[in-house]
Amino acid sequence: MRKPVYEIAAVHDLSGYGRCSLTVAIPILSCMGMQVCPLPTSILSTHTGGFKDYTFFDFTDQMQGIIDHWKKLDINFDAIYTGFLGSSKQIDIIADFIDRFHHDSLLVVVDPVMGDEGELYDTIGKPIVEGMKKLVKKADLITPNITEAAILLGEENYGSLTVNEIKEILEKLSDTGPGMVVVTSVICENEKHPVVVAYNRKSGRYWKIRSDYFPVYYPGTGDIFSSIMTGCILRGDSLPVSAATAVEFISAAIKETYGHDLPPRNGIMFEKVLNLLAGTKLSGFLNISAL
Ligand code: PXL
Repeated sequence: MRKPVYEIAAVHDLSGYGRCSLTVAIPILSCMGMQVCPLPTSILSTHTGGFKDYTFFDFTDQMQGIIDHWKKLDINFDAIYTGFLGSSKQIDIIADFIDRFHHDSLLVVVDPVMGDEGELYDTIGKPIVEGMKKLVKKADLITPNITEAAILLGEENYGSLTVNEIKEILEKLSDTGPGMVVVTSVICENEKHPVVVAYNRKSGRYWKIRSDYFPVYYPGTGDIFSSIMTGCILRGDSLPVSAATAVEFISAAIKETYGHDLPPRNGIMFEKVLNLLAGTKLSGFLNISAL
């Protein structure tokens, strides 16, 4: 029987300030009616994009114990959703976690968080990059931005791309394992602003999703995107509907944020529009059992 609430193991960092990773995945997926079970990879005072002197606590040594306890409890996750990792050692731990909790309908989403705008994030070195190339093989869905797509394929940063070049990149990424690939921040010839592109290997179809453009960079937006993708795919939405939902939501959240004079490193004020993700399915009912 289908569960009343899907259970998602979310393998990301916990950054205290600056909206990203677990502090966006938990509210977003909860709002979509799903239970998020965090497996922290690291604990930071802030994210690493634009804050100086942040603290970083590598959580690797705790992860196996948490997974073993979950296994002992016989928890049956509906999805395992991974993002920012704290060390390359975590790759083997997570790969083994996916194998041990595998079942036919398990959805594995890997957001290969490594960098953006042509640069690696502060804490990401070659061992994590090489490990991430292994981890994506185990995924059903990956959600890199275009910088991460180039890193995964061992290519230089991409500039403006033709539709055929984009299709080739999506297919190459899918050839590494995942049947569904969604790439964000793609510069496509003949498009005024960056687009999101998606590929579903099973149907052989490709999709392009345009979005509103704002000339500012907000860290954590990719984590919001991937969290919504995870929730939508898990509940049975199509790949293009999932990507379009994520794009629309982010656009609404940026509109809320853009007019305020706040540092972009604080991220987008998605809290103001979370209601867009919540289904209102309340209706009155009566308990007539005892009548
Ligand atoms: O949003 C990606 C991300 C996640 N986690 C941490 C980060 C970043 C990007 O800067 O620093 C800790």
